[in-house]
Amino acid sequence: MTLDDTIAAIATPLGEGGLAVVRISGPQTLAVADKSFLPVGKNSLKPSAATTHTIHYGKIVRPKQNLNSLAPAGGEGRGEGQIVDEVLLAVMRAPHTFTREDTVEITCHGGLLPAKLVLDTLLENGARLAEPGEFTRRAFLNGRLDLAQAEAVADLIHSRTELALAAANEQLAGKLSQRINALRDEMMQTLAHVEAHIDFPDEDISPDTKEQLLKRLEHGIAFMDELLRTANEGQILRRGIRAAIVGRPNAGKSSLLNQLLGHDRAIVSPIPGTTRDTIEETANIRGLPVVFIDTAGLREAHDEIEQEGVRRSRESLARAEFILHVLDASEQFTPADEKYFAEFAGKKRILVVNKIDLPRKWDAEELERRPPARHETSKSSQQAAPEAGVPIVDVCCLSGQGIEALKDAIKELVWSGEITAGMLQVMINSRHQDALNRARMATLRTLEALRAGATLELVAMDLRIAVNAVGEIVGKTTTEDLLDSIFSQFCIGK
Ligand SMILES: Nc1nc2c(ncn2[C@@H]2O[C@H](COP(=O)(O)OP(=O)(O)O)[C@@H](O)[C@H]2O)c(=O)[nH]1
Ligand SMILES: [Mg+2]
Repeated sequence: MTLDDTIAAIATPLGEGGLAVVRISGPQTLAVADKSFLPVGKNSLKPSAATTHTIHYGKIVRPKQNLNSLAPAGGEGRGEGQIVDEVLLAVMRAPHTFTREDTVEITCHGGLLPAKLVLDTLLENGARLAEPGEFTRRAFLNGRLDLAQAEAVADLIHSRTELALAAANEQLAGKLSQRINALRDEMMQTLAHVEAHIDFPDEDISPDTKEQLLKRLEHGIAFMDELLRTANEGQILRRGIRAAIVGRPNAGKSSLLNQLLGHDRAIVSPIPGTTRDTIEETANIRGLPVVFIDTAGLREAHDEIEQEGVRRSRESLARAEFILHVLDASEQFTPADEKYFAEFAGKKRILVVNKIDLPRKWDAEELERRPPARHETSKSSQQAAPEAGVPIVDVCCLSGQGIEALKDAIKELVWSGEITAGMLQVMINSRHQDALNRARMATLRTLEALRAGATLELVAMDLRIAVNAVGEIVGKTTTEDLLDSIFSQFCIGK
């Protein structure tokens, strides 16, 4: 990884579209663009002659020597080579660019081939194909973004609801970084204080000063705890939360999935066992991305295809964070229902009572009165009624009645309390969580050592570990491995 070379990549998704964008960044950007671009019209300039943040119309022309197989015999046009595409070229000079390097963005015709040929031309003229996330990595290395902000770029691209997008935008704006930097500064001050006393061993830390240092460390831990509490919600916004829809055949699982998605995705039919494969789709539930999984039955397997369906259902089920258990109000409970009750007692779940448009065979009280079920894996039967505290929502999947209430219940189940604008400002991810946990442990050790009157070297050592861990979040302390693992999750061209 070096910043000396010039990188290029297609920045738009591969596939057919109206337009595609190819970008170049690095010290040779303007030279590479000069070789590849033929300005057309009196307002267009060669990239190296253009002022920053201007757009130029022209053609991408591929060098002649690469055209041996393509050029018609004797017909060399104006002698420049093959015209690849008609484009708009934007020149953005360092340092006011995303990467803080000279950058050129070429907007060409959409479709795989025009963008690929434009890219090939740039590569033939001295650029190197960018690695995934390399533009953003350069933005980080050149100080345009810190690491938490760089991660927010990926979050932004991947966000599936407006709420997730809002959180990513706050992080990109540096809201999390500001707090992390403030925390780190405070810890550095404490560290400097401790180290000063190591250098002058004759001077003991006065009781007053020690008290102050302890207070600061405690304050730091309280602050880390506050951030750590956002990890769960942060995870939900970034990765979504998985919910498996279970219930006996014909209860209305596929109908429920379609209602929650707002469009027909799964095949609904009165023939039990219609859904043979697991279907996964993301829906926006009160701003939260929820991945719903319509399980093909969990037990009934008459042939090989159904066996495979059951295996996949089991697999998705194991990864689900909560369960929607669908019951048919128009039919008595069957042994199959009982098995589901037993299997999911103790799991985070909602009981969805479907088909309330039909005459009811049982009411909600019956659910609450049910005898304690035995969880399949638990040794003794549980004392409390299994359905106590489990939300029960009545719905009709034909008309959509009750679906909004179900969405509220889902939001309640996975996200405690209101979603406030303030919360969105700091939504840590799992990497931040890991770093904060390490910082917290080290700070606790520092606190104990200081309280117990341990040698100041020992105190300083743990505090330094804590400072470094906090620094990892914004990238003040990093390793190549850490950067590789973060930026490899980006797409090429970002
Ligand atoms: N009357 C009534 N029928 C429903 C309702 N929900 C689903 N059904 C019907 O029940 C049958 C089974 O539905 P489906 O969603 O395929 O169930 P699955 O096997 O659990 O996926 C279909 O004929 C649906 O039209 C409902 O709320 N009311
Ligand atoms: Mg189905």
